Amino acid sequence: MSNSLTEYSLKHARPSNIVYGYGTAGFRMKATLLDSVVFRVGLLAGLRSRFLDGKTIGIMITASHNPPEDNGVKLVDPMGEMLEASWESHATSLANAETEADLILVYEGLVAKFSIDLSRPARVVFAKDSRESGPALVAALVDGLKAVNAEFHDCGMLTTPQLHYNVRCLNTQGTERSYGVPTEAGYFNKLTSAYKTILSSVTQPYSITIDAANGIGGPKVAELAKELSNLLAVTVVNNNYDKPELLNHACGADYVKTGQKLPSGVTPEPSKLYASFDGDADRIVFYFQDETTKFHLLDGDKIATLAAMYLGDLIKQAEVDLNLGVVQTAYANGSSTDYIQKNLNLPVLCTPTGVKHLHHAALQFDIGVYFEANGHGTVLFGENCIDALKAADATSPGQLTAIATLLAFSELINQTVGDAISDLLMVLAILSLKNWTCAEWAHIYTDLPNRLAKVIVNDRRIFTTTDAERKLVTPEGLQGKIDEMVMKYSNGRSFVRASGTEDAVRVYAECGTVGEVDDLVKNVVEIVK
Ligand code: 16G
Ligand code: ZN
Repeated sequence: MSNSLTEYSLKHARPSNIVYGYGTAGFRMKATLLDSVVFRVGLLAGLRSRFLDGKTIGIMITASHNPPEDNGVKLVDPMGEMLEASWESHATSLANAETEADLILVYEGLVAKFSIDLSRPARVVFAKDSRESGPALVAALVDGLKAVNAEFHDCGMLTTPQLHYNVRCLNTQGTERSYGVPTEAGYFNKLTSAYKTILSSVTQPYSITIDAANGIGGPKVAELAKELSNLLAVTVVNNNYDKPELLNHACGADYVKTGQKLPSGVTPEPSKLYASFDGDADRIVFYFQDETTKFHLLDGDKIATLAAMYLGDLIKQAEVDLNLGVVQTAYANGSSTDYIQKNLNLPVLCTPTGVKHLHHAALQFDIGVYFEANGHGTVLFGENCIDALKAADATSPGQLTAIATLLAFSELINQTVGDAISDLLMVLAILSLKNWTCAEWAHIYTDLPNRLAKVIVNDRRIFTTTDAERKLVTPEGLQGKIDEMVMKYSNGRSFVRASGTEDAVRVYAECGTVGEVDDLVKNVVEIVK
């Protein structure tokens, strides 16, 4: 084993002078630096699968909304969730082992630590997004998997959520909680069947234009929409996924959310709904321009609020005792949190940034809606919730429909991770059922004006936080200064945190008025510098 591991590893030498870290989104950086990392992720996936009795582990090669020259890799655990946090440091240790001998030491250390029986089978599936560097990184990954004798299956080009879906399907096949057929056709079929069930009484197709960020979500959503032509009229723009140099360029969910502006390639018709995916289609934001050409963004907070409102109503009509809650991060607009708590009377939890934190917190509700403001999120239906809905005895047609609709939403909404395609269908289903225009959705509440700034500092690691990143612990004294500043503004709020993906510190601020928020963010940036 060690011999062949060494031989394979020599083909994927680790560059010197780089320290790798498995962060909130796995490893992510310039693609040219990732060959050895991806190879070693293959080793870890083999260990993880053997440790979990041969369950299938997923690996996704993507750098999401980052520029074309970047890439990344992350692991997916058996139920389609992110890699368990305690294993992230093992990924980091393997990636950083200097020599082949060091690598074997770390690898064998893990074998011993977890008493892993290397004669057992290991199973891995993987996919990549549309980046140019994808195929070469896949080749490195395959070498890693061969080096540790893992069985593997290459799913080709998929969106990140499709890969998560496949992993869960493979690990639940043949059980009573089977998640679906582990193929692309199975994925499309699950979503389209649920959509048709939910909209069985709707006859008008909903029309929407999607900016696919020139990524892999474009061809996938176009393919799915063919199945739904009676209910959905989709136009895809920025759909040059075969020109990887255009990926995320002046378009996509991150561009629209960060700049609060239209992507290139979109000439908006007044009051018509648009959406943008990110490069691997696990994020979505919506928007429209009104008759006065004012731009309205419908971000993750608006999606969460819409979903919570609608599902809350369905629970009441279903007359099943289920609790519903919403999970957000500090970036959630204060107006959304207020609305969910005060108008919808629902609990809101706040967690640190990063999907794994929100996902974990959402599991404590029967139905947990979680979204980051940037458009990454989903709605989780707990096993108890599904069982209760299936067991409920409906005594009226209204109740029967509500129960069936809730169950169909649990099929429509990706239960493993935020999914732009599935979230798109969820939103359009709700808007269709409520017969709402995009303006009606936008006016549920009005966002407080907000700003996000980036500050380059000498060492971002000195910025540590507590209270779900809403308060700085260190550098000492800084939080007090920020609090004093915030008090000067109406409805002011501001927080500072170190980025998990970039060498920078982020400053968020919101206030009652645009003039105030521009002032506040500038002042907090000065405090941080
Ligand atoms: C990662 C996270 C994303 C989060 C972002 C924050 C996942 C899969 N992705 O991309 O959810 O919003 O980091 O970035 O968890 P930041 O730490 O640089 O602000
Ligand atoms: Zn993404």
